[in-house]
Amino acid sequence: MLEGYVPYPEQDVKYYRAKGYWKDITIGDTLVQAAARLPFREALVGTSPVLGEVRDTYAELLAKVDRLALHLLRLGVKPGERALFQLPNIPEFIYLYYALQQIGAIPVMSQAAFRRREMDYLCEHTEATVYACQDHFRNFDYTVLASELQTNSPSLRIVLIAGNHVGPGQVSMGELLTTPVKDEEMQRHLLVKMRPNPDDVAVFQLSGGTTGLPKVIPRTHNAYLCCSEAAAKVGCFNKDTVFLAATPLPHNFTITSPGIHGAVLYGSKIVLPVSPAPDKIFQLVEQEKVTYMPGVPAMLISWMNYPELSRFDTSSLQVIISGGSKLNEKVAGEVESRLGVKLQQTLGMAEGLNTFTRLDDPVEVFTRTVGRPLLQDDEIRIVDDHGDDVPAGEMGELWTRGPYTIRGYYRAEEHNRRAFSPDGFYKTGDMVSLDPSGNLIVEGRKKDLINRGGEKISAEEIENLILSHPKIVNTAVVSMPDPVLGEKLCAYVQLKPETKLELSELRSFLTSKQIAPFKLPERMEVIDEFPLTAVGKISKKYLREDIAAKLIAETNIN
Ligand code: J2J
Repeated sequence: MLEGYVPYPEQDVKYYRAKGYWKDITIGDTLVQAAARLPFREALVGTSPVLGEVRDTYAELLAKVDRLALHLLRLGVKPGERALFQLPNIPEFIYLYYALQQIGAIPVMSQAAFRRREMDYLCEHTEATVYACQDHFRNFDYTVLASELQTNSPSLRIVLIAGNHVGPGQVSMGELLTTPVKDEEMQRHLLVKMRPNPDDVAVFQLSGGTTGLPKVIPRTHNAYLCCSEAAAKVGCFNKDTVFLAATPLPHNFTITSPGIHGAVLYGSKIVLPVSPAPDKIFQLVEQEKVTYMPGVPAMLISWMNYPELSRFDTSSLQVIISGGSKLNEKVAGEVESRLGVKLQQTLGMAEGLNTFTRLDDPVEVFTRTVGRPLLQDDEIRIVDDHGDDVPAGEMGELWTRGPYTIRGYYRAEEHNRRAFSPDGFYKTGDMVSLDPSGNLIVEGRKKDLINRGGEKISAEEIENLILSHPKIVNTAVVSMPDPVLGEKLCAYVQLKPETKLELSELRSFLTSKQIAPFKLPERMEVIDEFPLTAVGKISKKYLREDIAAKLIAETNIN
């Protein structure tokens, strides 16, 4: 067992197996099984920076995955080792994800938007031996970041580059994928021996993190597939499903709700878009006859308002599933008429629990609520500040425990004592209420983070960085409402006497700290004195109300 992993209690393990939630198959097994059942079925369509347009059948996909897995072994990657990902939605992501599964190594689902600060931390915390990125993406040169990580991280031995700009000491993924391993066919059989234990950690997901940098979430094969399988059932996946991965691949939403895992379980076709821009999405929907796709509310809004939608034949599209942040009820009500699809909503979290609306729910359920847990044995509690259940229908914090929700973050003993109850419930930090229909409504949030279009930003992380600015005495970072992204980040700052500061200066300062660009404040408010709560803490509630009121006033003036 991986040191730093918090296992499920013995009796729960027995119960989850007996109930059939845990099937003792690995994520790698699901691909092997799909390739055996449906070798000629189209599996993966996408654009690779080196291979160009990719269209793999399940047999071809598995062959590439196996080849890559054998190369990784040749390069010295061992079971249980960690591989940091900074790959966008390109076929190489899928190849590497499943190749690591074949040999029992653990992908770490970091985002392409992360920069040096986040990656240094993740490298150190997970002791990653492998780092994989695309050479360039969205005007950022990852090969430079890769070299810096290589120099600074003692654990890092192998850098894999998807793209043509491969530096010294780095390995081209394109070359690995196109160069057969010696005696490849025979060697592939050896991979069977490398099959991990289904109770092993398969993937490290990352939490949005309410306290500083992201927490690492260990998902085992059994628990992770349990979620994917249940989600695929509730999403009514079948052999004809065509899944378009419109959200970023490393997100838990895209992997498991029902996501890539769900598609592979059913032998469905996976389509990878180069971007979530409406023209790219609808072109692929038409061309590949997409039936099911995820989107965060900000994406749904951009798709619904795309003026050229009628240029495309989107009649194949049956379901769009919305998750990641709150979907406005009015927007939800228009999805069906504007896009001609069924709306499904999910409240999910990389720590585990997924609620889903069901496809046969009445309109008021799938527009107003995020549905109910996937499984009967997803236990949920809605509690007050003392951890006592609130009366029926009232708002409280959502706590959860179940067959696919973790029992602790990786190597985070102290934080775990706060984030989990002694009896193993994960305290989600989400404020919810239970609708009389038995479905959950997300009312707000207790945790101190900003949810920017589904990307989570820890207020504390940004505040600590802002506090290191020489002109700043104190700061509080809060969310401000935004019609598309839901929330954006606003920094309130108190300056040293007789100093001045512009937002652009603050942003450059934070950029120099090498953080992901989506975490930069989009507004700064200078304040003389911070409003305090009764217990003397900065009142973020007051600040949120203040900025919301200012925004309304400004809109009225303009
Ligand atoms: C309001 N808040 C939501 C929703 C998530 C499926 C879908 C999303 C995620 C995800 C995921 C929300 N309405 N519909 O992992 O499997 C906020 C909550 C939650 C946090 C988790 C999945 N859906 N949220 O977003 O780990 O605050 O997972 O606790 O990134 O996002 O964020 P994350």
